Formats: sequence, C-alpha cells, structure tokens
Amino acid sequence: MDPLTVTLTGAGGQIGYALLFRIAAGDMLGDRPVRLRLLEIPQGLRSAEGAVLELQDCAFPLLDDVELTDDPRVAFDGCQVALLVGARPRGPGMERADLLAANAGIFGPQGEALGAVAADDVRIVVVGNPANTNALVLAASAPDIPRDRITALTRLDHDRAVGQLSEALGMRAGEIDRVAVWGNHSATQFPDVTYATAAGRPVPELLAERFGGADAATRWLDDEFVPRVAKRGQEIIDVRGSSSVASAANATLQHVRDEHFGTEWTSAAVVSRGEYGVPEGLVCSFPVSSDGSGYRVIEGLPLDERARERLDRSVAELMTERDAVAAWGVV
Ligand code: NAX
Repeated sequence: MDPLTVTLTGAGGQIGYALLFRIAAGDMLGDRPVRLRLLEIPQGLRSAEGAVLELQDCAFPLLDDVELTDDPRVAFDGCQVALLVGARPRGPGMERADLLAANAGIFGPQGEALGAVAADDVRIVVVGNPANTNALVLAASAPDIPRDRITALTRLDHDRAVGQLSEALGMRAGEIDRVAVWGNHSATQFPDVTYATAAGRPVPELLAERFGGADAATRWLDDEFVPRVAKRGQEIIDVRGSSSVASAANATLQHVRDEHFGTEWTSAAVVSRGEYGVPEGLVCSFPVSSDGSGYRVIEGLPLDERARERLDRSVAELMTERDAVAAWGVV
C-alpha cells in the first residue's frame, strides 16, 4: 500500500505529542503506512525534534518517513491529511478580537500554502482555536480546495456528551448513538440528545425514567448536561491543572478515521451550504455522516423551539467572529 502523507502542525505542542505516536501506530488510518510532515514555528522546532527522535525509537512498522520543517510550503507539499493543531493561544490581557486576528495571521497563509502545494484529494481538520473561524479563514484563503474537504473539530464535544450520557444512564459509551453537537466549538455550542439512542432505546425516554419525568429530564439537560459539556475544557483545566490533551488527540484521530472509513453518525464542523438555515460559508457543527468520501450534514432532522433557539445563538456568535475577521479583509 502507498503511504498517505499526513501533515501535523503544532507538532512540538502537547496535543501534537499525544497525536504523533498514535498516528504512527495506526490508530488513525489502520494498516496504511504514513509519511509524516511536521510543521512548527522556529521556537517549537526543538520540542518537535525530540518527538521525532522518540518516534524513531518506537520503530513503528507503518511509519514510512518523517520530516520536520518551519516552512508551510514544505510541510504541505503533497499533503493528503492535514491536522492543523498549531495555533496562537490567548495570552494575558488578550481580547477575543486579538486572538481572532493573531490566528487569522496563521490560518490565512496556511490556507494559501495548502491551496498551492497539497494533493488534490487533501482533507483538512482544524483543531487550533478558535477552530471554526480559523477554518473559515483557511477556506477563504484556499478557494480552489473543495469546501467539503475543510472541517473543524467538534468531535471532542461530541465524545464528551456521549461520556456524560454514559455516566447518567449507567451504560457503556459504545451503546450510545446519534448524539448531535450544533454550532460553534465554544460555550454557546448545543449538545443535543433529541435523536440519541442507548442500546436502541430513545435517550429522552431513558432520561425521563432516570430523573422521574420528562420535565425533570429537560431540567437536567439544561442545567447540568449542556453547560457541563460546553464548559468541560475549563473543568479539565481546573482539575488537571492543564488543558485537555489525550482526549483532544483521541477526538482528532476519531474525526479523521470516521471521515476516511465512514460512519453513519457523528458531529463535525463543516462549511455550511445553508443546511438548517445556517448561513452559507460559516463553519458550523452539525450531525454528519461519511461514506468514506467526506463528511455530509445529516439533513431533515426536526428542530424543536429549544434546539432552534440554541443553534441560532451559537450561529450568531459565529457570524460575529466572521464579521470580525471580515473587517480585516481576510474573508
Ligand atoms: P500547545 O501550546 O501545547 O501547542 C501548540 C503548538 O503549536 C506549539 O508547539 C506552537 O509552537 C505551535 N504553533 C503555533 N503557531 C504555529 C504555526 N503558525 N505553525 C505551526 N505550529 C505552530 O497547545 P495544545 O495544547 O497542543 O493545543 C493546540 C490547540 O488546540 C490550541 O489552539 C487549543 O486551544 C486547541 N484545542 C482545540 C480543541 C477542539 O476541540 N477544537 C480541544 C483541545 C484544544 O484546546
């Protein structure tokens, strides 16, 4: 089998370190050999270099080749899977607008480089925050890359929602299907269990049994489940003293794996084609499926008033972010 060229940005960072070894072990692409291209900024090169030495020491049978560079054109040359993890974190006293601007300055040029030198079949997932709007900037900078090849990660939010349901219902995560995450990867996201099933039974019904009625179940969803999933990143920081790393890397692998091998249902942020009234071009999380050729929004799901209101609120935030980057002429 020919190796697949996988480019990882931010390879010297925490999530990069957690991702590299699992990619090389075959957790993302099965038994397909991989050629790794690692991109870092000059300050991050030394740390990534250390990871490359360790990769060598693992002697992974599927690892074809590794190259580390600080030049996007080299890193994205022939790239088939791009994992865009490297981003500018929010510094002390930095406003959200400054954060958006700093990251637009990363994802714009990376989009241009991908458009110029990546393989025709490239698939891109943006992990670095603010992920949805970074992906929007990237898409605008790479007009020749088909929109359905550009995604942003909300799989971690999806998996967090499954984890919370699993605990509440006392069932294994593997028994839970059809959870949906709508909107932005931020505190406004809407993790939705309306269509979810656990061991084949509707989750809303199981929650009503567990909490003593449909109203009590809705209260649990609104007051505990939704805020806990949406703010889980902060909870991890408070408890662990550091941000989510292994779970974020795991979600990234599952996102690519399911897109590549196919899935009937998961959540991902994709470029909207107007589905569910989300303005075209915004990068918004939806329930999606893949037949192996890329994620498609699962259409036709009924949205009740509660869901509609929450999705609209998150979309309004995405539009504010888009307007902020548009004001600097990047989209
Ligand atoms: P780290 O700060 O440990 O690593 C980031 C790495 O990116 C650093 O080594 C840095 O040198 C590098 N980098 C910065 N600019 C770069 C550029 N222009 N090109 C290449 N590399 C560059 O952060 P880490 O904990 O690994 O998190 C990475 C990103 O993931 C952050 O933006 C974080 O907010 C985001 N996350 C996104 C999640 C999601 O669900 N979408 C969840 C986890 C995570 O919070």
